[in-house]
Amino acid sequence: MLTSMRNFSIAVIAGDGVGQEVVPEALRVLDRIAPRAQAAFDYLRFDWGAEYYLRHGRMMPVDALDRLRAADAILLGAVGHPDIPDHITLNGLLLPIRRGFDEYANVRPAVLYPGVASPLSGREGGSIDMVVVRENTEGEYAQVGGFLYQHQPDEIAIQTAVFTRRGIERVVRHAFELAMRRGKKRRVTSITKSNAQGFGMVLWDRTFTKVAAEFPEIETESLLVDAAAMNFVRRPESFDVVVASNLFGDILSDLSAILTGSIGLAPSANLDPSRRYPSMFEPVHGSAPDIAGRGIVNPLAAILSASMMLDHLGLPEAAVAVERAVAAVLAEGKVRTPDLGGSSSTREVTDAVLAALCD
Ligand code: GGG
Repeated sequence: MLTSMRNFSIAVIAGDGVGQEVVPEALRVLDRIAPRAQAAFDYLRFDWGAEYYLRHGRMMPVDALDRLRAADAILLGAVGHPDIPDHITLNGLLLPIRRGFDEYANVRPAVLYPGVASPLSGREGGSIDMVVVRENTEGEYAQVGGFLYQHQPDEIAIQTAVFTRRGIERVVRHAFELAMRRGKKRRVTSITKSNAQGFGMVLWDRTFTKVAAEFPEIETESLLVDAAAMNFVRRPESFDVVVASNLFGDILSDLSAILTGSIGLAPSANLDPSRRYPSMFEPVHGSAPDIAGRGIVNPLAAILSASMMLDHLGLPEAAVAVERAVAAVLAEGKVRTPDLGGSSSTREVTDAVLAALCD
C-alpha cells in the first residue's frame, strides 16, 4: 500500500544545561526514524532559556506562544541555571507554555526496563510499569498569590492552590481513558491530602468518584500523598495509572523515576488532548548544572520523550520502534551513562540506540 509522506513542524527549545546536550540526541533519533515512518520533521529552533534571560531579562520573548502556536509539537530540553532563581526560570518558560497551551495532562511513564537495577531489592525488569498523570495547569502551581510588606521583617507571602471542577474532571478522565488504552492492570489511583486540605482536595476526591463511575471496568484506589509515597516504595508493582495534583504529581513522578533506575530514563508529555494547541515533550529531569557540558548526561529520557511525541503525532509504530531500541540497549547493558553505573558518553548511548533501530 502506498502512503504519502507526512510533514511535521517541531518547535525545539533545548533550553539550559544538559538540555543543550540531550535534545540534539533526540533529534538524531527522530531523523533516523523519519524515513521509516514516512515522515519529515522540520525543526524550528528557539534559543530561549537562561542565556536568553541574561541577555534580554526574560526567558523567552513576549510573543513566544504566538511563535510556537503553529508547530505540531514542542520538544523541550531543560530549564534552570545556577545564577538565576529557579522560580524565574520555571515561571518564565515552562509553566507559561503549559498553561498558555492548556497542556493540562502531564503524562509521566515509569518503567523498570529489563537490565536496569531498581534501588529496591528483588524487582525484576517489567515489574514496575506505571504512569503518573499530573494535573498541569492549575492546583498548587497556579501562581495565585503575592507578597505583602515584601522584604520587610513582617513580610507575608500568600500562595493559593486553585482547584476547579472542570480542571480536575478533565485530568481524571484522561487518567481513566489512559488506563483503558493501556489495558494492563486497569487501575487508577488518585492521590490527595484531603484530610488536611479540606476544600480543593475534597473537591478532587468527589470529582474522582464521579468520573470513576463512568469507567466500571477500572479498579480505583484513593490514597493520601504520604501513604502513596510509602506505597510507591513498598509495592510499586501494584500501580498502573496514578492521577495527582500538580505538586503531588511532580514529586511522586520523581520518586517513580528513581524507582525505575534513574531520572535519566524518565520521559514526559505535556498534553493538550483537545489538540487545539501544540503539546510539549520533555525529559522529567532538569538542567543538571553539576554534569552539564561533560558529555555524560543520559539522553534516553529525551529520546523516550521524542518517542511519546511520535505517538502523539500519529506515528505509533515509529514510537514503539524507538522505545524498543532503547529497551534493547538497556537490556544489553554494555553502553550506559554514569547515572546507570556505566562510563559511556551521551553520544555513545544514542549511537547504540541508532544501531538498535537498524536491527
Ligand atoms: N525538563 C524540563 C525541566 O527542566 N524540568 C525541571 C523542573 O524544574 N520541572 C518542574 C516541573 O516539571 O514542574
